[in-house]
Amino acid sequence: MSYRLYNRPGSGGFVVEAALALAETDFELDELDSRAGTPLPESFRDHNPWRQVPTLILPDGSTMTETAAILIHLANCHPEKALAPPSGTSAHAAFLRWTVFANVNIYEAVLRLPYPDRYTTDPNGLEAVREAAVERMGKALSVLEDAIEPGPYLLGDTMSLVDVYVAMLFTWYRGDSVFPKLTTLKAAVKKIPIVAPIWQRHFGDR
Ligand SMILES: N[C@@H](CCC(=O)N[C@@H](CS)C(=O)NCC(=O)O)C(=O)O
Repeated sequence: MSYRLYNRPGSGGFVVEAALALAETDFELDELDSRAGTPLPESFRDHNPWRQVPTLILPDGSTMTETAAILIHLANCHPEKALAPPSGTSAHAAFLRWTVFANVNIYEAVLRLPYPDRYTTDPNGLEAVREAAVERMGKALSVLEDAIEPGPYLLGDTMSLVDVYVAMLFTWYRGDSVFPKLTTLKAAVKKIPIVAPIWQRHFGDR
């Protein structure tokens, strides 16, 4: 059995799909007929009780969710593809650090834009939740911008899955702050030959 990835176009499963493609492993894609920014069908709870994508079924039939965990697992399963630095090194520690940082601070803030009602009980406070989310994302992105030192990637001169992840999250940023290093990183990710068509399918020219 191969991997099976549940996602919907334009959603966070992009980075898992890109990781599976970079790992050059077999996988099936199950693209749900559901619009980005809307809750997934109730029936999806059978696959993921938290009703979110990406949801990845591993070759042994077990289920994995949470993008950071999935990326770390895939990098561990395919060490020959160098999707992350070798385990136990400081570079791997940085990979873990920024992957989890992006997950808990940026991906979490992204969710407040389509689903502000989950973050306040005040029906008049929805716009304020969205505004705070954009501001929070900007602050987290500026931490990543400063961490790209010397760059061009988060871990220096070698690209890893965390760059693909951050490029996706950065493309969802709607604020005014300018991040030149993240812009360069995103342009580089979009050009990876294996990633380019997947990016195009999910995000077009964004
Ligand atoms: N913590 C989850 C977040 C996943 C997530 O927010 N997925 C969005 C799509 S990009 C989703 O399924 N939204 C539907 C919902 O939350 O109801 C992860 O890291 O994978």
